[in-house]
This record gives sequence, C-alpha cells and structure tokens, in this order.
Amino acid sequence: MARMLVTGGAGFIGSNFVHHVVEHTDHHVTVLDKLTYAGNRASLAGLPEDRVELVVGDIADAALVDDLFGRVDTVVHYAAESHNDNSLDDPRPFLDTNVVGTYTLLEAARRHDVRLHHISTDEVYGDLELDDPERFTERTPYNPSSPYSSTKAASDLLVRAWVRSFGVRATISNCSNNYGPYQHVEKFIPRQITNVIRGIRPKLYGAGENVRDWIHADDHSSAVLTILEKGEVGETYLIGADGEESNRDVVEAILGLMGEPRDAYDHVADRAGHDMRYAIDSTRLRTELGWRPQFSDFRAGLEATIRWYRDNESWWVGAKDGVEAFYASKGQ
Ligand code: NAD
Ligand code: TDX
Repeated sequence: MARMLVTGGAGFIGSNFVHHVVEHTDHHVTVLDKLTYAGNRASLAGLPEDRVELVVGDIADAALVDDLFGRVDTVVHYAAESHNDNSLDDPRPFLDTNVVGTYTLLEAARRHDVRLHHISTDEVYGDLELDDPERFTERTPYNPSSPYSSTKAASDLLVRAWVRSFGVRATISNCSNNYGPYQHVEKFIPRQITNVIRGIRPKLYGAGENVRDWIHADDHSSAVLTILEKGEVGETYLIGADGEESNRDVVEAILGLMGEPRDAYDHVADRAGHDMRYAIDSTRLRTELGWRPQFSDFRAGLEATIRWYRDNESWWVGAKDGVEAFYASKGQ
C-alpha cells in the first residue's frame, strides 16, 4: 500500500481522484487542502476514515508541507486557483498558490526525495484557430493567455527546472476541460445546469463559438494513476478524450437533456482575452502507457452530470447566489 498526499483533494478534480483511488487501489490518501471558496469537505463525505484523512492547510506553508512530505511516498498536486474569470478580477492569489505554492512543494520533494506528479492544463499552450488541423502535443510551445494560465505555465516550468537541476522525481500532465460531479458552480457546465434548475436562462459568452475539449473527471483520474504507475520521471503527458464541442452546442445539449427549448439561453459579455479553441492529441499517453478513456459518449456523461446536480442540490446551493452576483456585476 502506498501512502499518497493529494493537494487540492477537496476541489473538483482532486476529490474525483480521491474517490477513484479509494475505489481502484489500496493506497492511503492524505488530502492537503486550504478549503478556499472552491474546496468543500462534503466532496469527500462517505469515504472510509481509515483510507482518507483531510489536513486543512496551505501548500505555501513550508513547515506543514515538510512535515507531510516526511510521511508519504507519492504526492499528486492538484491544488490551484483554477478559474480564469477570477484571475482577470484579482490575479494575486493565482501567483501565491500556483507559483509560490508549487515552488514550496518542489523544495519539499527535493528534501524528501518523494515522487511528485504535477497536474496542469492544456491552457499553457494558448489557443488554436477553429479551423487549425493541428492539436496540442507535448512539443507545442508554451503561449498562455490569461493570468491563470500564465501561472500554471510558470508552475510547469518550475517543475521541469527542479527535475533537471535537482533531480526531483516528477512528472507533469496537461489535461483538457473536465466535467463531472463536484465541479464548482462558477464553471461553465455546472453554471448552466444549475441555472436551468433554478429557472435562470443559461449564459453564453460572446457568440459561443469557442471550442473546449471535454473529458470526464474520472477519465482524468485513471490517466493520472496510469502515469504514476508507468510514466517516465521527468516527462510530460497530455491527457484528452477527443471531446471537442463548441460552447453553444454544449448549452443546447444541456437545455435539450433538461427538457427545455434548445434556444432558451442568453448571449452575454465575452471574457477578456477569451481563448478560442483547445484540442489535445493524447497519442503519447495512449501508445506509450496504454491508457484509454472510458466515457466516450459526451452526451451520456452530461446526462449523468445533470442527474448528479439535480440529486445533490445541498452540495451547490450555498455558492449559487454569490457566483451569480459576481457574474451579474460583470454583465455575464
Ligand atoms: P478547483 O478550484 O475545483 O479546486 C482547487 C482546490 O485547491 C480547492 O479544493 C482549493 O481549496 C484548493 N486550494 C486552493 N489554494 C490552495 C492552497 N494554497 N493550499 C491548499 N489548497 C488550496 O480546481 P479543479 O478544477 O479541481 O482543478 C484542479 C487542478 O487541475 C488545478 O491544478 C487545475 O489547474 C488543473 N486542471 C483543471 C482543469 C479543469 O477543467 N477544471 C483542466 C485541466 C487541469
Ligand atoms: O457562464 C459561462 N459562459 C460561458 O460561455 C462560463 C462560466 C464560461 N463560458 C465559456 C468560457 C469558456 O470558453 O465556457 C468555456 C468554459 O469555461 P470555464 O468553465 O470557465 O473553463 P475554461 O476557462 O475553459 O478553463 C477550464 O479548463 C481548463 C478550467 O476552469 C481550468 O482550470 C482548466 O485549466
């Protein structure tokens, strides 16, 4: 049995990963999470207490991190400020957590020689034109657009430097847009689902032509476990499930699946610097490590996600009004 530390394990993708690890391995998991507005204890409810422990704290707290790294053999680093719209409003926490926090973990990994896997995003590569035949690969140059994605790019480069300069045993993965249970209602898909549940019309930024490459969070988790088991230290792997959809198609699919007219949405103010399209080529992960996604039907995954938000209103209802007030103040 491995002893694993999962940073950000009370957030969306981190909590999905903790559930996945409990179900598919015998590892013990310590979650280190600051429980910011994006973290939620309830996302870990029901997990066995002898397998999962929650430590509430900051990844930039060097003494705490040092203590925890002394007790584990593997660290999976999800903790981040993750929302582009917030980074346009107030970039500072993005630098503190995504850059200084990752630096703090790397220094501890160096001292304790633990295996570290760093979770990152396809947004570090910037965006693609709608008609570009290329997709992002491990060789695509970094070209981030937003304060969020620039701090994620910085954190990736720190990891690469700590591998090369200090021999830290780290891998990196850059994943496309995730959907599934436990995602905060500030994000696109849960915002629109919970809007429809509340009788509010979905809100599409600009013309809605922007394309995102969707992957179910559970497929992201299986890819990360595969990289931990079979990945080569020092290497980067892109994670994606060939799930390109325009935002307009996603909103129309949500409305259709929820029994509403497919055009019952509003166009609102566009996001500043809005990336047009992300698309991942995950050939390396599939051919070298043998990974395959399980959720190949996006609409079936969306339907299950809609059911989860209908069945778990108490999980999201406390955050909804504040999020809508924030967007309303920006005309979104
Ligand atoms: P999230 O915002 O839902 O969760 C982030 C978690 O980190 C929260 O539980 C929060 O409390 C915690 N956290 C924040 N600052 C912290 C700090 N200083 N110390 C300890 N904990 C802290 O984010 P998410 O969508 O689950 O994303 C998780 C990771 O995956 C991030 O690194 C993100 O860049 C990456 N990623 C996300 C997506 C996506 O579609 N959401 C896609 C690719 C990569
Ligand atoms: O109300 C909305 N209307 C809308 O049209 C919201 C909240 C978003 N959008 C658009 C913006 C994007 O084109 O939907 C798309 C998805 O938006 P987000 O959910 O904010 O995700 P995105 O900006 O693509 O970033 C996500 O994927 C990459 C995660 O939030 C990041 O953490 C991850 O790195």
